[in-house]
Amino acid sequence: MKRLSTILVSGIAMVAMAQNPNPIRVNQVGYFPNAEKTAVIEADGWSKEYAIRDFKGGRKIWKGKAVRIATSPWSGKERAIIDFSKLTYPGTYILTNGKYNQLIHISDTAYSDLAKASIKAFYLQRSGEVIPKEYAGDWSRPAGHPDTVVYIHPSAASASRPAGTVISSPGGWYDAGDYNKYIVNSGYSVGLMLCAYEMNEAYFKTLELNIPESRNNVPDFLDEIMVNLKWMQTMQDPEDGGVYHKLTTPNFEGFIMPKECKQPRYLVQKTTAAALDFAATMAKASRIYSSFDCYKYFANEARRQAKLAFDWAVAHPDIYYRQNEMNAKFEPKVNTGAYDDHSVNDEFLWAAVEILLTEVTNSNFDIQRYLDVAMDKMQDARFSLPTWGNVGSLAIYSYIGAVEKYGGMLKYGDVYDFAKNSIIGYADKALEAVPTSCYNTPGGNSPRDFFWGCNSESFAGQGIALLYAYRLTGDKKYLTGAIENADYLLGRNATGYCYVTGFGNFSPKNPHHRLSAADNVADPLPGFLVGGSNPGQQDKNDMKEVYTSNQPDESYLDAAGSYASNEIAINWNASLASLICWIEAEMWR
Ligand code: 9MR
Repeated sequence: MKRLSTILVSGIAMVAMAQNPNPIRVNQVGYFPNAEKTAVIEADGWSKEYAIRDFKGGRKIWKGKAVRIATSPWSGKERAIIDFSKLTYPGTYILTNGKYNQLIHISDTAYSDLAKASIKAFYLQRSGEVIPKEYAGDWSRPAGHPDTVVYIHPSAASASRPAGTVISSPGGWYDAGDYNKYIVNSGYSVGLMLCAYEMNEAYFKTLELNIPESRNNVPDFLDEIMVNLKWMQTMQDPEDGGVYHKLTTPNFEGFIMPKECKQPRYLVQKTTAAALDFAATMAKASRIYSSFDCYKYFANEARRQAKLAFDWAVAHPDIYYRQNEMNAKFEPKVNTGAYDDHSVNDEFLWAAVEILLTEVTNSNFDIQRYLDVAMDKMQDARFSLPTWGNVGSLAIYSYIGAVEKYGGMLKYGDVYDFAKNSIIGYADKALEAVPTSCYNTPGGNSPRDFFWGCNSESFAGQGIALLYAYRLTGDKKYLTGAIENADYLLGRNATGYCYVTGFGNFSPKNPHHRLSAADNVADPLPGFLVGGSNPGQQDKNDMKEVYTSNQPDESYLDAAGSYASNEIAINWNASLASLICWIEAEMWR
């Protein structure tokens, strides 16, 4: 294998890979028998004709020529695209190009293991719990971060909770490669996954994840999400309804295991964005969990807490998180993730819509108040892919999901048509790029598609939007587009990485993930989507390894130091899980 950058850290050779040496780029996880199947071959001695052989017998099963040659608009690299969709018989095959071979899997259950692992990853991110072998195999670990003693940071001080007050705020998921817990990203991650749930309830009810709650009568997917919801509930100040932005150490921990972490943890500043993301998430969760007896109490509490947080936000509409300004005023200084969103119209919209949808059957409820907020804040009504800081489209998703579930009574004529058309319009535009795309994908055809976390926020996120378009129209081209973006994430891309740890034959081994790096297990925790190619390279001065490319689609490094291209995060796995599970649900329908 080509060693792209080798450095020595305390006598240990560290190799950071940036590219798969095999020029044959395929979805390494698998293709569905009746779906489109394409492979892309980097210009490294193309064959005139490509052959696919049976893995066991070596018998030639398919042969064909490239259907087109695509040129990268950035690097000028040429790529041959081959289409073997006609091969529909399930099995394991070998695609050959000159001296290179690549395995191909075709199966009705192509995504099954990945779908489960993408959710099980959240179990592995649980904070404050022992993670035993029974559920985690090699990745078991003792508990750390009990978070039963967390201090009110001076930025969050109030009359009833002055600075230094001790609060208990245990549980939930670690946000990402770091060990902190952030409300904005938690709310977004939970919200997005519950949107996918509302569209695919029957499918999610079948998923068995082998988690401690597996034996209750609730889908494991909802049990896992409940872990984070319960933590979120502790982040509201019961006195005034405000919600703390994050629970964090002053500085990021080193690359050590949770039980070794000793830094004090703080609840930091209440913000408008945190209150609204919290309100939206709690309202949505209340609606969904209320149908399970064991979560009835939760559902009532969540509903009450949602409205309290919303009221706080209405009374404090512009309290933004500005870490530098905060650090100029208060000690200790806080240098961890900011999730600093300074425009909250979209958060108001999302929260108002979730509360509305949850309360719509409640005759004692002042619907008009929330409708007014929703109408007022719906300023830029065009659909755009949701992200942690751009949650307006979650309002659209939730609305469509609620109509799907509760039926026509929610179909307020114009509003429904607008929501529907805005997604379909977006999806049509996305598909226009495929015929000339280098990787035969709707995503990744503009440099704007590559940034910190783009694997999730651009590729998986776009796939999810396409799935909504598919559900709204029944037109298969949208489903195909979603699968094409999944193909990209799973290996048919410029670096040839299957970007999910533990999956495919060439995947990240060194994610920026403290749990993976410090656990003395060679392989990283499985089922995590890494951030992806990011020409921003915000980490390049902080790491010893060196990027080997600054092309939009190749600016990736499988190095533990690369937090801007190789971190993992709950919001990114939320997109991965939503996309993969939903595609699988469609395939099984
Ligand atoms: O995902 C976040 C990305 O959109 C931002 O550009 C980036 C810089 O602010 O932060 C990312 O979120 C990180 C968070 O701040 C702390 N935990 C790790 C997250 C993933 O890198």
